[in-house]
Amino acid sequence: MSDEDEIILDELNDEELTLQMHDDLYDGMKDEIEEGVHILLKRGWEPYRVLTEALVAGMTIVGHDFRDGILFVPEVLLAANAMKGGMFILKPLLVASGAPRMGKMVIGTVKGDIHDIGKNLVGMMMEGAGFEVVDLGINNSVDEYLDALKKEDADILGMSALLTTTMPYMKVVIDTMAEKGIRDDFIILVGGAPLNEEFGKAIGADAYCRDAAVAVETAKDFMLRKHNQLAAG
Ligand code: B1M
Repeated sequence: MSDEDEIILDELNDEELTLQMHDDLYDGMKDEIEEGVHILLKRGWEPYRVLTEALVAGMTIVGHDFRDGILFVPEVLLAANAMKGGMFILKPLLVASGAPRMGKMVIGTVKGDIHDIGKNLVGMMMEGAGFEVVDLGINNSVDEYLDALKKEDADILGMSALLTTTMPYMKVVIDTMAEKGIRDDFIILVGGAPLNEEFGKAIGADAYCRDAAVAVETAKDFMLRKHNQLAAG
């Protein structure tokens, strides 16, 4: 492309810019994604709107083409890297809501699984809603989850899985907690693209969360019930 053809992001209207950001995410263009995020924020967009309409919607397109064999792992890694660049700018804005402390959550992606974008998003949104979040990262074994729950004196365990081959590991974690007699000491929330409500119930989780916003609402709801139970008891 010649200099004359170069797209000036700031000259695009909101709709054009959002579509351009979907393209830039698809092409793994981190600098452009970061610039686009700054422009939308400067135009008065709420951070959550930038996240969902510009970044998550763009990643959904990447996901479809990955599924259909049009994109491959290296391209998707670049897209993920660009997405993380945008999320890094949004994180302090999503977190700085000054919400009162709601409870503590340990969250991590399960063993064998390295997908972390959705899990990171959930962590950010939970922090924004006033939860303290301890992020264990990816590829977590039962012991890693259990050690962290104990060490952190957490209220909630959040597990993420993006692969049909790794999601059964969530049951291994919950069964181990049941064997050790600590299952009911924690609220267990699970999420990730291949899961559904039925799966959440079948493995004995307290709830399946479709997305980060649902995770926040569900966590708040369970914490309220926990406080009410404590007050009643
Ligand atoms: Co992967 N991958 N990937 N991948 N990847 C998927 C998941 C896949 C669906 C793509 C496809 O074929 N359409 C497919 C899984 C198929 C299946 O199992 N049914 C797949 C595959 C096959 C693979 C590999 C096996 C590919 C290979 O090597 N041949 C490999 C596996 C590696 C491993 O983990 N062992 C692999 C690798 C990768 C990359 C490394 C290239 C990269 C990950 C980079 C990273 O995360 N740092 C990657 C990506 C980016 C994807 C897609 C394209 C996008 C995932 C994503 O970030 N979505 C994905 C396609 C898709 O999901 N449609 C795909 C955006 C994110 C915001 O959404 O993660 O769903 P999501 O999170 C949401 C909700 O699910 C929920 O809230 C989030 C925010 O709203 N949520 C929770 C998630 N976790 C939660 C936890 C909670 C609550 C809610 O706890 C309380």
